[in-house]
Amino acid sequence: MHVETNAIDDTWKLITLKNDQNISIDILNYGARITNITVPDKDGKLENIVLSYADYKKYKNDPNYFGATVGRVAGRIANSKFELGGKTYILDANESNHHLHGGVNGLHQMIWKTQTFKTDSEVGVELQHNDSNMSGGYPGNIKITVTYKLNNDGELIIDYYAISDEDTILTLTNHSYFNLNGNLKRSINNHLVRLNSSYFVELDEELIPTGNKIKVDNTTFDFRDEQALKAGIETPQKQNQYAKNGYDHYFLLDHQKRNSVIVKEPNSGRIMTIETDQPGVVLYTGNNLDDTLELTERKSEKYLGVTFETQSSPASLEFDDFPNILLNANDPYQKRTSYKFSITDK
Ligand code: FUC
Repeated sequence: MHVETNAIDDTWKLITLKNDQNISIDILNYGARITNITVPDKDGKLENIVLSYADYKKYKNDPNYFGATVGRVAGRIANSKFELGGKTYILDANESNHHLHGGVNGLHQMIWKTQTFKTDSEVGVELQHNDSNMSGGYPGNIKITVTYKLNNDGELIIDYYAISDEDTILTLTNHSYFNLNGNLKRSINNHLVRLNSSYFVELDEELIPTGNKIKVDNTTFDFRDEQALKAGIETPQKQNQYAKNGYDHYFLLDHQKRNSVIVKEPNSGRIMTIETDQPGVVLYTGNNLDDTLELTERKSEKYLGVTFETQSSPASLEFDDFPNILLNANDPYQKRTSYKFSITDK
């Protein structure tokens, strides 16, 4: 196993984690982002399975949040305001009236401090950022640490830790777009996904949760037995059409810990198994990707990547029975999501 750091310029650097099976993961200190995950296919061919910009400078103004650590609150906060402890807080409105993914000064735009490490069983990097009181409109000075670890079981583990000096709201996620075909050969439409979720959250036309939890039974949202992502891409169902023909929805997880999401790509034989202690996951099928972006392997296009944003629900600010995002002063926030990369049996 191996970890190395390479400077991109005076302030940006790239950390590469590599295990004994030649799985390698690149992490950028700008936005604590994943910019490359190279894993073998069923024939041992090593290829990249995440979307990344060909030119690093493009991360500076990235409406797609490629690979980013997203926060302080991932997802949408309706009308860019919330109440806490009897006060109303106003956040940046960066998507019409609404607040999306931490706003204009979100964590995806920060330069994080880095510290690499290597033990007998893993290599990793700890990224640290102190976000000051009222940054983006959020209360509390908050210390945030995101740790990426890679082991010889083909597992990437992301640990999130935070502590605030005031009561605040927080839900962090990683916004990697996966494409298990390898080197972006094809769209994600034929990826098979199994997701342990009986309910998803209904959206309005502005992608704001209505407060209704809908049973997945007999809908394109039923992934309890695996189904291809194209189920929700090629359907006239209103909920998928609101999301620009695809998925951009929060699923409440039935089982919180084991194998929460399994993704398979039949041609390459690649499998990704996600486990999380978060209560839910946003499934987003890259519906907003257009064909103008220069990515590392090719030009972008709609449905070229899929995100699984494990997180709590910002809709809890308005609706009581949603997984909440409150973080009390001096209470540690600790969350883990892991991604295991494997291949189908031959
Ligand atoms: C996802 C979606 C959004 C948005 C963004 C880049 O999380 O919820 O609709 O386009 O990422």
